[in-house]
Amino acid sequence: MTGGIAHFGAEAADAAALALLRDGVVGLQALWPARQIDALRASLRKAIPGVFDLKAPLPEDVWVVGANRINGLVPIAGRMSGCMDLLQHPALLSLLDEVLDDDWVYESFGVISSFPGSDIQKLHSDSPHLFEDGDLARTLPPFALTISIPLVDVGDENGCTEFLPGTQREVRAPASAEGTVWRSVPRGDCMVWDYRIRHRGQPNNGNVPRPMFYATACRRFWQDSTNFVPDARKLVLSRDALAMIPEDRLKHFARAKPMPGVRSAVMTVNRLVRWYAPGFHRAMRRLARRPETAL
Ligand SMILES: O=C(O)CCC(=O)C(=O)O
Repeated sequence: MTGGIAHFGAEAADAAALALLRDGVVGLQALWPARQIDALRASLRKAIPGVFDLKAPLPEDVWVVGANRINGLVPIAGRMSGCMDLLQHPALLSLLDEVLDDDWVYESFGVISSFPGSDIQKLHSDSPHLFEDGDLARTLPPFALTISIPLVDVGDENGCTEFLPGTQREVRAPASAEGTVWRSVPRGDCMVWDYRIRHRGQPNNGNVPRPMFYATACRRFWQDSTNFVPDARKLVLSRDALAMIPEDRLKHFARAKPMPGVRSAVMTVNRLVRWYAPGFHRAMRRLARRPETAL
């Protein structure tokens, strides 16, 4: 059913938080002007063409999340630095403070692109419950949220994300997808959902790709080991992007990894030599330590 998801303007983050806790999903309306989203889409097309064309270079760390649907990392750097405006919208931050209790962190930032011909996804949650106990599942608050920010207007033709409200409190998978709800999401809106809620992406029956940024925000004790291998690069920020964050909000970006640079390249080579050629590594260290001989 379209229209079955509560949605709120930027001034109503508190009401949005209550709806999210109740239903497991909520929409936030008109947070960014459509032209800002268009500019980010144009930048993304240049930075990672594979988000728009499966034959072009794909995002880094890409994985397939259904037929013709991919998910990949988007480093927030250079022409993509504007993504910081998305992650720092005051209404979004208030909602996250309210639902995850101030001390939360961003865990990942990337893009999901659904290409024409993509199938409907299987009903799934983004992570299993923390405990298999049904009573606990009914009472525990969310530990992680997905934020999705479409880069094109999303509707019935190119495929909405549909949800089974309330299933964030159920350990058992529902017997069927009957009763799912969804909503058209224009550019500038975002959707926020509890990691535990059952949901699925609809098929893209249009003729252009449907990219959407996603971010994960979570409580500090948790990390996403369902969708990422240990040590994966999930959230990458350049120094310039980090400099855009006010001091009191830096804590939310504590897990960001830096863009690879000369320093990290040297450290990687150093580590490889130490592991695979320890004798050579020791000799090089001795050489580096040897006092200079007078000429
Ligand atoms: O493409 C969508 O609408 C949702 C994607 C999704 O839920 C996923 O890949 O886990």
